Amino acid sequence: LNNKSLRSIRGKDKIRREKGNIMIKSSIKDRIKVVKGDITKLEVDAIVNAANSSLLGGGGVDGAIHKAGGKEILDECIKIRNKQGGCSTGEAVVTTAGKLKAKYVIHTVGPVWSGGQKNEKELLEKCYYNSLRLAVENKVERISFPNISTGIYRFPKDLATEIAINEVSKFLQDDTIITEVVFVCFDDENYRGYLEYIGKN
Ligand code: AR6
Repeated sequence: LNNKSLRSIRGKDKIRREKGNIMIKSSIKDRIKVVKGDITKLEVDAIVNAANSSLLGGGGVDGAIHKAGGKEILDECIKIRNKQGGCSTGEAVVTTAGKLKAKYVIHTVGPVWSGGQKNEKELLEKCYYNSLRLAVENKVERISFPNISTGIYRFPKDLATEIAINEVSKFLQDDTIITEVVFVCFDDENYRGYLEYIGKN
């Protein structure tokens, strides 16, 4: 994607955001899956990691991905960190997936929830948007997301679900090579919430 087409995608995105929530069309729903389980086990082209801005690993899903994927992932994270000083909240970077079945890990940094007045919603939207943009740039067709920010970063689960599904749906409305987006829920509350939200919209 060149800068001009990226700007035009962002432009369209803004218009859609102003209109608020969308009804999810069945052609989009067909490309979205919700499963319960461990994201490190998924066979897709790319799995997304809920990282922190140091890119050096941590607990939760980040810890699980680095543990299962091995040292190669951390080595590439360190290279990125040395080059650009980590990853800001809402942004995303891509590395190998090491020993995992996926080809890539896309590391994105979700916002820490601190009451909702610190742009947390917009930053979480950016995590999904930037991860998908990076996926397309790397010719990824099948991608899976964890429930970014809903663990250690304490983002309210119902709001995070709405943001994740709406942002992914908006992205899939445009012409894209992405054929499948899998939301991998680890806990029952997220899993039930995702199924309910998709069922209602
Ligand atoms: N597969 C799928 N989802 C998982 C897994 C797994 N193996 N393990 C946990 N989850 P969290 P955050 C879910 O805390 O809130 C790290 O230390 C979990 O149930 O992993 O974005 C980073 O280094 C929750 O719903 O990420 C950062 O410092 C979701 O993944 C910080 O945590 C996200 O929970 C990021 O916090």
